[in-house]
This record gives sequence, structure tokens and C-alpha cells, in this order.
Amino acid sequence: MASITYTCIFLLFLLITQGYVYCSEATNDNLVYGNDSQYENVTELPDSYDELVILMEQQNQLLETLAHQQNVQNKILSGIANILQNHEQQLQNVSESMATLIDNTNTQNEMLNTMASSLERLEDREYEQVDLMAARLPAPLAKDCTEILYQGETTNYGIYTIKPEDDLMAFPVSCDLETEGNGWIVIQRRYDGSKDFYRGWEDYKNGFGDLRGEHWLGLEKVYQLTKSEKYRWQLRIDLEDFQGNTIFMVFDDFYLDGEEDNYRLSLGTRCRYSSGNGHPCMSLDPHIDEYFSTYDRDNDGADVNCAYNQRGGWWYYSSASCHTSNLNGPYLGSPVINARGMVWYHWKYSEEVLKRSEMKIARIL
Ligand SMILES: [Ca+2]
Repeated sequence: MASITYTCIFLLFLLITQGYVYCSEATNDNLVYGNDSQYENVTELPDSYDELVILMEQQNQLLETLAHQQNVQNKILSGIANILQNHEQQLQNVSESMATLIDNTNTQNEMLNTMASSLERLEDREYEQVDLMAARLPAPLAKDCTEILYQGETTNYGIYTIKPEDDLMAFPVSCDLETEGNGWIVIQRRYDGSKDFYRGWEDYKNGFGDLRGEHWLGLEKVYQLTKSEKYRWQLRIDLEDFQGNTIFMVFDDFYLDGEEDNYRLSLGTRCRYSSGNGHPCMSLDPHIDEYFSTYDRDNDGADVNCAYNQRGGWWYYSSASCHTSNLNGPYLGSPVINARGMVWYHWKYSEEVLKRSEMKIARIL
């Protein structure tokens, strides 16, 4: 651009200086026109004029060329300006695109940050859920009250759900965790006569009453608990008379057969007891190896229906007297002498009925 400008200035300078020269020569010619050499001057004038005309034509051509070049240059400049304008527009577009891209990137970063926060919260909640689930998951069920005792339970008496074997249904029992430092499963409890114990076979099989109060756990559950040969069980019997005297007996190797054997009673020969004039354990001796009987299922060997006669359910034996113990007989509420009552003959050596009876079993450790 600068070179073009300098070229134009030079040409213009040349044009002006040439014109000035020719003009000066003409003026000089006019000055000498009235002299003696007038003729020579007149004869030279046409030549100078022609030259002037030629020079003028050349100058005009030069001016036209210059104008044409100027025109071309203007077009080139205009083209360059257009190109620059296009480039500027493109740059602006690129700049706008970059700005949009930056905005999009910022938006994406914000979204990623939000997602990361959400993931973090989800992870936190997942951990919380796992903790909650762990807290809500019940501890593995104990096999019996002894396991509950050794799990650190300190309640003296309580209702717990146990699961004696993996293939057996769990069921609730009343545990005595206080007596003799062992975990005893209460299978019979009577102390106020609030529950009627004169019941049929199904009730004695499945159990009845209130686990928190008077109840019979059920022969089937006791059978399921004691049938395994892996463990030996003790049977403990606690009794109280209406005078407040108490006694207990602990029989070794207690178990029941299944229903097909009418829940036959098995006991070992060893029995210890707390006190007594004679040997209170003897009141269960005649009942060992006997079937369980109810008024609607007479399994005793006696001619009579012992369960009906004695108004209870027990391992009655084949004698008209039917029993030397009858802890499921009627609750009479006072210390009367009556075989149809809660009787333990070899404690009182009479058929004086009792105030309280509790039968419980525990695994021998
Ligand atoms: Ca009979």
C-alpha cells in the first residue's frame, strides 16, 4: 500500500515538473516572439506544439493509466477490506462459538459437580441403609434358653423366640434365666388357677395358656426340643404348698418320644432334690416310660380313663389310682386333700393339693 502511494506521488511530481518545463519553454518562446529570430521561433512552434500535444496525450494516457491503476487498487483494497471484514466476522463467530463452548463446558462442569454430590449423598445413604438394615436384622435365633442366657441376657424371666433345629419352625417360650444359673425353658406353670388345665389331646399336644402366666408349652415342642441325641436335658420341678413351703427336684436325661408313641416320658435314674422327709423324686418314678393321656385319648394301661377320672392330662400309669403326681389336675385353691388336684404324693405323703407348680427343662452343658 505504501509503495503504491509513493509511486503515485512520484508520477505526479514527474508530471508537474515536465509540464512546468514545457510551460517554461513556451513562455520563453513567447518572450522571444517579437525578436529577430521570430521566424525560427514560429517554425519551431508547431514542433513544440506537436510535442506538447503528444506529451499531453501521453500525460492523459498516463493519467488514464493511473486512474485505471487507482481503480484497480481501489478494487483490490475493497476486496481486501471485504476479506478482512469476512475474517473479522469469522473471528467474531469463532469467538462467539468459543464463548458458547465455554458456557456449555461450565454448565457441564456444574452438572458433573451436582452429579458427584448426588452420588456422594447416595453413597452416604447407602451406608446409612446398610447400617439400618444391620441394626434391624434380628440376631440369629437361639436354640434354647441356655443360649439366650450365654448371649448375655440378664432378665430373670422373659419371653424369647427360639429355634431348636434349623429345619424346625421357631416358637416363643418363657425362659427362666435365674434359677441355678441355667437357661430353663418353662414347659408348665400354675400358681393361681386362672387357666383351665382339663383339656383334650390337641391342646396338650400344641400347648395352651399365657406364656407370661399359667401355661402348658405343648408336648410336640418339648419332643422337638429333646429328641436330638446330641444333647441331654434336665427336668426341674418347683413346687410350693399353701403354707409357703417349697421344694425342687432335678431329673437327668429327660426326653419325650414323638406323637406316634404318645409322647412317652423318659427319665434317667439320677434325681436330686432340695428337701423332703423321704424321697420326693419317687412321685415321678411310676410314670416313667408311660404314655401321655388326656380325657379324649386314653393311653394309660388302667381299666379306667385316668385323665377323665383325675381331671387332668399326665403320664398316667396302669393302676386304678392312676398317679402319684398330678400336676395338671384341677387347681383347688386351698390345701385340701384330693387326688383330683395338683398332687405330689412323695413330698407331703398325702394327696394335699399344692399352690404352685413349675416344670422346666434345660440342656445339660
Ligand atoms: Ca385307661
